[in-house]
Amino acid sequence: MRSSRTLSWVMKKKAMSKIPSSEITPEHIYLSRRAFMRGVGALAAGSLLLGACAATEPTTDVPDDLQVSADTDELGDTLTSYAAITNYNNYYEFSTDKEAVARFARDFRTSPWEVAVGGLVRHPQTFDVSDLQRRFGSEERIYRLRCVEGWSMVIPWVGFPLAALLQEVEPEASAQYVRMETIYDPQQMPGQNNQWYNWPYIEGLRLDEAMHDLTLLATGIYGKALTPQNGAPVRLVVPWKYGFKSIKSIVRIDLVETMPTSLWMLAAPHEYGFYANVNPDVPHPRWSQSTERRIGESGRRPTLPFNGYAEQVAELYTGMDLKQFF
Ligand SMILES: Nc1nc2c(c(=O)[nH]1)N[C@H]1C(S)=C(S)[C@@H](COP(=O)(O)O)O[C@H]1N2
Ligand SMILES: [Mo]
Repeated sequence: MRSSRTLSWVMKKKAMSKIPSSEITPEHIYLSRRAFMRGVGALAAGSLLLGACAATEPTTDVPDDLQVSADTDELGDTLTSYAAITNYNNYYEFSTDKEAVARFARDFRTSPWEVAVGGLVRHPQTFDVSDLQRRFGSEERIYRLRCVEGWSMVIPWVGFPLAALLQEVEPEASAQYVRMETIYDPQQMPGQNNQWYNWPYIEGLRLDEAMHDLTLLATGIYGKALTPQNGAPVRLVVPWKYGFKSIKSIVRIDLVETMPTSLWMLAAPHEYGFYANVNPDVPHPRWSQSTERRIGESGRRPTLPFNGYAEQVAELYTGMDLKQFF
């Protein structure tokens, strides 16, 4: 179920001109062959196998070794700048101020780091994060990220399908859902002292959603290691769901029988349901979801069903009332 591998590497100079040099300098843009999903048409990403990972040194400066295969996603939407992706973040463990998260997260320790995978599996295992790339490979995926608040970005992630890791531990027949947990460390994460929320951050997926090839465990952005503010060292990315499903800084993954209760379901069940599929026809109780503000652009643009991934994922929800299961 993996995407096709890169067949050739071609330096594409003319692609550089579309991204302002003020945002990405110097521009190392590599073009790889477009990957195609198993028979369902073009996927966002050129599938890019990256070599040695960049150093994990956290920085809010624009690094000089950004690598990306293309300057747009498969819809032709321009990539969001590295500067915006790393300085406008939702990460309540550090701050509720999106522009302050990078500063609060700067010294967060992301190494050593282990991810324990267990529950209803045949082979429970604890993975050292530094081992993940060797075990499961690494590819680029350019995905749109749509926050439930009504803004969006286009982000070139580096990672591997969650399915690869799940296949390794072999879910038992009784496993129906995947439950994921962020690190709990209030000493490093001042927001975890906020009693309003039930820490640690928990998220979940139905097993078939978790096994879908679009569902990614990300360890990098723009060919570099993830920054702390983006969920280093490893975070989930589920591009057809609102951003809050894409849980950061994961330390536990459990296969379970019943639907996990997420931090957001506990905080406001009528506003943030378990499914959280991007749906322009289901308004949030306090605002419309029919349009969004793309960071770096002016004005608003229409929000697409399943964030533009309906062709790949709508079949997961056949027979479900998507207004009821929000
Ligand atoms: N642990 C944790 N994960 C989280 C969040 C959070 O507050 N804590 N915020 C979510 C929300 S609301 C969004 S929109 C995305 C933002 O990811 P980004 O900062 O990499 O763009 O992370 C999600 N994952
Ligand atoms: Mo979000």
